Amino acid sequence: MILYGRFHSPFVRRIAIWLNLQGRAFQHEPIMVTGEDFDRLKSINPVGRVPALQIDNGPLLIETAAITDWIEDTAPVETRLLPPSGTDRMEAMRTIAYANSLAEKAVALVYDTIRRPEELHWQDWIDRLSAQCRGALDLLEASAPQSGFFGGQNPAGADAAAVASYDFMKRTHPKVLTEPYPRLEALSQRANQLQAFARTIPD
Ligand SMILES: N[C@@H](CCC(=O)N[C@@H](CS)C(=O)NCC(=O)O)C(=O)O
Repeated sequence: MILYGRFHSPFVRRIAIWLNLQGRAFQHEPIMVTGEDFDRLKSINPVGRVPALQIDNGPLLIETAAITDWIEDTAPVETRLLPPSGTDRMEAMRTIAYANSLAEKAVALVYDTIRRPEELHWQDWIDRLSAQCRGALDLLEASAPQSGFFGGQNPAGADAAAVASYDFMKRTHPKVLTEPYPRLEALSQRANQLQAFARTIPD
């Protein structure tokens, strides 16, 4: 299978970590969403977005939720990274939703501050996005484990999502992190010592 998109994207990185944690090999195609790569990206995914996952002898999957759903569904039960049902699954999905919200708003903040020409910056919207990022960070911090991982002794899907989103936020918008997030920071440090995470840290 081929994973399209750079690890700079918190969505792409989440997929890569997920596959690594499951010990599944994949080819990585670090295509950009802008510049000269955009036309090529559209020829792969007409929507022009990443992540996209080309399944061997199968279709191209787009959208992180659909991709992780397929990854889980096709993994042997013992390597799955989501609890099968019940409260544990609900909590894992809730954490992933917090992390996803953070990723969406942090990426939007990149477009509104870094990509958009300065004369078109709209401060009210930038403030709103920043507040939404902090809201998602607060939710993630409050639910993060004090030790170990969301998955317990071993990292799970929720850890892939939380660490990819938190690291992206820290790297792209350090000034928006006006408060410390000690649990998330410690979780990120623990996780990034593991090969499954470390191999996906963007340059
Ligand atoms: N809802 C999508 C969001 C993915 C996303 O925002 N990807 C960004 C890169 S981090 C992208 O493709 N941006 C280009 C665009 O949206 O036009 C998902 O969950 O996969």
